[in-house]
Amino acid sequence: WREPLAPGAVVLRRFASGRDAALLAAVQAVVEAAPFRHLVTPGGFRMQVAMTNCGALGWVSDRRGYRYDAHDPDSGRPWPPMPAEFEKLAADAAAEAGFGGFAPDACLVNRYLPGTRLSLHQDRDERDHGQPIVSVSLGVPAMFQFGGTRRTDRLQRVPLAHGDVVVWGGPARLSFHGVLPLKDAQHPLLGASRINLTFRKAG
Ligand code: MD3
Ligand code: FE
Repeated sequence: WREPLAPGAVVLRRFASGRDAALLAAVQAVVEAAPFRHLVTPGGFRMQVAMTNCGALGWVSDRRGYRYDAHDPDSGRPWPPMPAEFEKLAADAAAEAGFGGFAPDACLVNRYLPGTRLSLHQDRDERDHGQPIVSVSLGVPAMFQFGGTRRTDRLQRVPLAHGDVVVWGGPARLSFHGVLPLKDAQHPLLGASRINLTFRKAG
């Protein structure tokens, strides 16, 4: 169930499976306080993935740029707090991958519907790139792709299913990555959708 992907990157297959119901209940509470929305890129494009956040900081994008902000721009309120079960799962997974003491202050919640894709990008808006990122996949499986630290590096494809957790640290932390268009499939807990949680130490 431990699958190394590249130096610094490991998939923990089904690591979150036994905690799925609790995680999804917590997602529901987050979404009630801070609904999913489609952010706009600095270039003016509406993102296909619908997003929200919880934790002290949330990732946002608008015409001015990408950044982390303590407030939800739609409501003006602080982002909902990070649920305890989120924090625990992220810390447990990071420790399993060799990153003890991971304490995320931001969780980006992404929602994919059939056809939704996420184009190739790097995650570089966090202050300390020495801290890993932990991602948790729930619902319909997706084909994830990642390469090296240059956009033109060759890409590997990895299927990510319900309960899979990936930890990205060390030399993999700044690799380019994206998600291919979601297939039209059904998951017993999430219907036609996929939810991905990414935990970061942003500040
Ligand atoms: C590799 N999310 O939120 S998760 C993102 O499935 C993001 O929603 C995708 O890319 C998703 O930024 C992919 C896997 C992932 C997350 C963060 C990474 C891979 C990563 C950061 C650095 C390198
Ligand atoms: Fe990313």
